[in-house]
Amino acid sequence: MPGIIVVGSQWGDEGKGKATDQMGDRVDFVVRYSGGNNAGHTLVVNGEKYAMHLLPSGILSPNATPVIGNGVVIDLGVLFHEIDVLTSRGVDCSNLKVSSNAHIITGYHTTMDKVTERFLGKRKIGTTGRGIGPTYSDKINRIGIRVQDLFDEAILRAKVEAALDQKNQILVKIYNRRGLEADEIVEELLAYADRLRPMVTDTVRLLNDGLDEGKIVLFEGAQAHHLDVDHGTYPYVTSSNPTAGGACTGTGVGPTRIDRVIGIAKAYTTRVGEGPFPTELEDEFGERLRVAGGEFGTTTGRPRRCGWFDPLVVEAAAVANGLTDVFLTKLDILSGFDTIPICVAYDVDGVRHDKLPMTQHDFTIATPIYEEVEGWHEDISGCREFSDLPQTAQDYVKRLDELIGVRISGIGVGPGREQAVMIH
Ligand code: 2SA
Ligand code: GDP
Ligand code: MG
Repeated sequence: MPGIIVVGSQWGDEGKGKATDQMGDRVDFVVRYSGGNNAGHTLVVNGEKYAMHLLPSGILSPNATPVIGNGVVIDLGVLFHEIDVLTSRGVDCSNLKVSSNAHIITGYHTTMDKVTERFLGKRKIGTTGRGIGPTYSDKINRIGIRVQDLFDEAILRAKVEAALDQKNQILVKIYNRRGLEADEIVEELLAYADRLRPMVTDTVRLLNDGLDEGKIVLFEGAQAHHLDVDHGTYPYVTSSNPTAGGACTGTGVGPTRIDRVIGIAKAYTTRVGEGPFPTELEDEFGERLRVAGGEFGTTTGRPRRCGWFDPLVVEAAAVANGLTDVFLTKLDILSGFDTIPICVAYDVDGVRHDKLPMTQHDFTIATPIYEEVEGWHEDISGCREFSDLPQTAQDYVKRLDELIGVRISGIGVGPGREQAVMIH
């Protein structure tokens, strides 16, 4: 019966991969429902580090079936590279299931992504350059290539030619670039078809049948609430719905089957790419968080922007995702600060806002109003019970709990699978 969604409640990189992996041995399916290989989920298992981009983190749990749902966009070169690397490290990837309706990222999508960003200059979004936006835009424009198209060469060719008619006009006339050849793209895609075929499954039926049989399905979010194309800081967002609703459309599992939505929140805030970020620290504290937290993009290696915890950001995510509980990660990184500021409201043009303002303009000019709490200096990475944490760390967590308005049910105290404190 239970469907559990793991969703990012800030701007991504909260530790969704680790949280998913931690639940891996208690679930039957782990399914990715949105995004593509723009995601970077880092896991540390028995001291070994793994970086997942397209594969669900559940691939490391032998009893969970990993699934790529229809809402995901797939770069096949990346998919097979990831499978090959994991296989060479002894991870069994043979049980991977892929939706026939998932869309394919082609060479022209990555080219369009990079060229568009370059063209935008100062107005760029700061994308990962993985072709995500152009692939989703083709999907919505009804000219996308789907997994199932790879198994009918005539359809594939017709679709690639139609898409390129449009792309080449833009590339040649607007960006003054060389047009792309349909033949090359078709051949490249067809070369993957045989290897892909056995993985392709009616994932909608697979997951719903599983739920009927009492199996547990974990929906692994990528990116986060504030990067959602509908709910995020538009236009500085990704082009999909990483929010909990996206788990339903991105897999074909109805909302009545979801029992729990766990919001993952970092004990401070980070963001990579452009866009507003009220509690950002452009000083030595920001640098300290970046270095201590290893805040560099898992996919692109870009330094992540860092700032203090912003409960207004997480509270907004709690509301729109129907969070049942929050898992607070990286509390260990905050050890060593004498005091820790927590943003309790914004000042927007002299007006106090206790909740996220409605408009992007107000959010962009919002300045945080902080309260300061006492920090702690102990290394907490070995704590396993809430009562093991220093009193000031316990107070910090309780204060965040109050401000977010959702119960914090677990705390991350290190990157390892076992480094967590569960609160009962
Ligand atoms: P895109 O490539 O079109 O999805 O970019 C649009 C915006 O979404 C942001 N985005 C991300 N933000 C945080 N983490 C992401 N994954 C990687 C990671 C990022 C990396 O785990 O570190 O390695 O740089 C991710 N993916 C997309 C992106 O920065 C844009 O703001
Ligand atoms: P995701 O995209 O949400 O899965 O997050 P990323 O993997 O991009 O970034 C989170 C980083 O923090 C990874 O390097 C994790 O190994 C690491 N991490 C996750 N939880 C914790 C934690 O509680 N403490 C520490 N120190 N690191 C953590
Ligand atoms: Mg990440």
